[in-house]
Amino acid sequence: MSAVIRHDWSREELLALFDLPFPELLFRAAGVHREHFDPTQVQVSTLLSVKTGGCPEDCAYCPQAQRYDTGVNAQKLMDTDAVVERARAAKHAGASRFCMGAAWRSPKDRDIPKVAAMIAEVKALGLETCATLGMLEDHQAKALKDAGLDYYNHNLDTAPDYYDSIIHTRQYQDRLDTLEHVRNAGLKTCCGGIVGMGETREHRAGLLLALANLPAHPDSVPINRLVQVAGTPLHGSAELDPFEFVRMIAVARIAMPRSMVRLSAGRESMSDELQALCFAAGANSIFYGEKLLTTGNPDTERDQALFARLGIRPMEVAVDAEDHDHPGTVHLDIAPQCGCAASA
Ligand code: SAM
Ligand code: DTB
Ligand code: SF4
Repeated sequence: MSAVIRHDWSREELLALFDLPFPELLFRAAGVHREHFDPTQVQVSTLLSVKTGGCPEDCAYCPQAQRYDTGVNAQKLMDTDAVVERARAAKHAGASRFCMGAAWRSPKDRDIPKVAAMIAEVKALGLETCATLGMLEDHQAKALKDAGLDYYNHNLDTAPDYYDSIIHTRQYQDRLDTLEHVRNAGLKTCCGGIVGMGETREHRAGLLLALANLPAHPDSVPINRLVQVAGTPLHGSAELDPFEFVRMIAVARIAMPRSMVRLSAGRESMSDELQALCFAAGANSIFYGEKLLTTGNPDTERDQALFARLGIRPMEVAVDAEDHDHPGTVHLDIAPQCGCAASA
């Protein structure tokens, strides 16, 4: 199958892919994957919540929404030094990208210089930088780009026709507008969604359709499996069939051949076998480190063992390092990559 980059998918075409016999879908997705990537390499990102909880939004999946009683303690924006320390540890542990998340509806203009300082210092360590701070205006996106930001994460989360079942405090169009501001600023986009929120296969195809028909395919496409947190409205949702999750990864790979498809939240409760199927279906990025934002992720030892068992290597990423003790082209073997003697 030739992997033409298309922006004119129809929902019927994507549904027809979902409906393929499982071995046929996997074979097609694996073929597309090989046309653009080395299937033995997986990109490794680490997440840090730099501003936790207390969010005014009502996203039905989210433990950080103030209105739900989830036990998350709200914390104000972290100091830059503390963030940099965590970024250094992530680099030692083998990550090539460091993603800073804030539980904001949107940042205030007065927050931007503080986040910009974090970005500049993390970048200077020789890491790729990513931020997810909520809705952004044009000038805010440009300021973050000027500070050295590489990627901005802003998810569509679900299909346009399921969105109203999940979020009421902002519209789908608001998300599309933020993505436009992010692209205009010359930032790379990280944009995906969540499955396992009670949506149908048609909705899952609708999410992938919205992503694949954006003016530019997102550079990274995180596919999150809902992490069910007590106190959120979606706690107690029916579990998604694991094979349906693999299908989601496979159709994302076929529809967006050059994007990094991230096997994102939800890995902690996935078996090694399910994760292996996701990699075979074209997933080529993960979050690495024992925590996502507020919920758990697999232990680093488990991920190291999984990569070793599968013969998968972390992807090497060239970054513009200004820190000469920590070279920019990272040698990733899920071991300290910085070449210095400090331990993880
Ligand atoms: N507040 C900002 C926003 O909403 O864009 C940035 C942080 S927000 C936590 C980033 C993304 O995390 C959400 O868009 C959602 O896709 C994902 N997320 C949040 N809670 C989740 C959960 N319980 N399970 C899976 N993904 C989740
Ligand atoms: C994304 O799509 N998934 C990440 C990242 N972007 C910011 C967040 C997952 C959050 C899972 C719930 C939590 O840990 O709070
Ligand atoms: Fe707030 Fe983001 Fe959570 Fe929605 S997903 S409640 S905007 S932190």
